[in-house]
Amino acid sequence: MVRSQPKVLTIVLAGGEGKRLMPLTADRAKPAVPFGGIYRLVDFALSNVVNSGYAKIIVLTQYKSHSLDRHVSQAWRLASPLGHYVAPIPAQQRRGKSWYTGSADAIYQSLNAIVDERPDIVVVVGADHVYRMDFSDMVTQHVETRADCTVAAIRQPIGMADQFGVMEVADDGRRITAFREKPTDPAGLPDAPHEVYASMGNYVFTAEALMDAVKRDAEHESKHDMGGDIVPDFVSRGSAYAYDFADNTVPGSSDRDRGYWRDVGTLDSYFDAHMDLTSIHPIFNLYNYSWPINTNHGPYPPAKFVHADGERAGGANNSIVSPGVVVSGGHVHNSVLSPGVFVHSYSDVLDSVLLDGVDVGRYVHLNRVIVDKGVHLPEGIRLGHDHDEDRARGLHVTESGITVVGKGYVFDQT
Ligand code: ADQ
Repeated sequence: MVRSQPKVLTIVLAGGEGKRLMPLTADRAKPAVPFGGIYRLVDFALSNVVNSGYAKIIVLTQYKSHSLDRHVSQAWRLASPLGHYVAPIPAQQRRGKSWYTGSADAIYQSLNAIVDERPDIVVVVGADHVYRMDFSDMVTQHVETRADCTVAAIRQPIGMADQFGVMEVADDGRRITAFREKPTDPAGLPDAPHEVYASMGNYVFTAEALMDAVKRDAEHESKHDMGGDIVPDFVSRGSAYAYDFADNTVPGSSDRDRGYWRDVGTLDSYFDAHMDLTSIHPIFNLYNYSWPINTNHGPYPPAKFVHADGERAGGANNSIVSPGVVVSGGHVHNSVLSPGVFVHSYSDVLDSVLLDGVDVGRYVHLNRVIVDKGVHLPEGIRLGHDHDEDRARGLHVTESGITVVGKGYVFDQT
């Protein structure tokens, strides 16, 4: 029986590889990928959970989790006399010799953390998306409908159905009657044939029901996947409900950013979401202090813009400039600069995303480029102007023409 103020434990699934974000995920998990200058993707899910009032959180990590573990431990130290915590739990091979085979197996292998906490409700969220969401509203609906499983749902174009769990609901608009993971032959919605009702990969479960479901799932051959196996199991039992994200509002949101939910799972979508942030009125408002996005970016000094006598003025416009950045006689336009980036004289940075510590030498010209952490761009390099030249250097160029320089790339200066 769930009390009126249920005891909630949150599990953040943060073990994803993010293959389509390569080379940015070559040595970090997708939830650890930097976003918006100072954040990591996992900060959005964690901020939503904490702002929703839930402060007992475990973060299940697995794939190349070093930088993720470090970030979560540094940015999310919630320890308090009230027993609040954000605890990263790396895969521990508690239940045999294998790593997590899927997201449901990650929960199964961490059952002891649920048993220890004895929650009424378990909120399970992904760590791959940029959005704001008040999970307490979803928990309230879960309790009211007496569901065992509630799935956050959002309308998406039918052409993207093969990237999502897609559900059909009963006439009440809530009880899920069918759920298929990544269908290739989806049916459109009755009132919108070009849309489907997609799972956001965020769930609320009655704790006992979740534990029973992952134990059942562990006993037979399956992909051990939340979307592919666990949710369909609840649907077949008639105890799964949809929560419409369109009904969710957070303090400080506006008509403009309500309903914003962005998967930055490909390099092109990652780039586009950054370009949105640099626009004069971005859809996703980082400046909503009523629902802050927490992070940690180290002890950097303030950003600085300088130029020496005789040089062009150094400056940035329509750009996001993080602490520790120095723009010395270079020009930055429509770009996102992470902490510690240095832009030297006579260089132009246009429509680009530079991650931590990138060093842009003199006379460098960048146009629609993503540069990973710590890369040095030597004097005179031009990137994003001639894609054949970029490919000849061994750099990745995306379908929409974004040049990507991976971590550790060293330019041949001969
Ligand atoms: P996908 O995103 O394709 O679909 P998945 O790759 O399992 O599913 O990732 C979901 C979350 O779990 C991510 O945050 C990821 O980092 C994490 N994760 C993946 N494997 C993990 C593991 N072994 N251990 C710990 N964490 C792991 C899911 C749902 C769909 C839904 C989309 C929404 O399955 O139904 O529509 O999310 O984007």
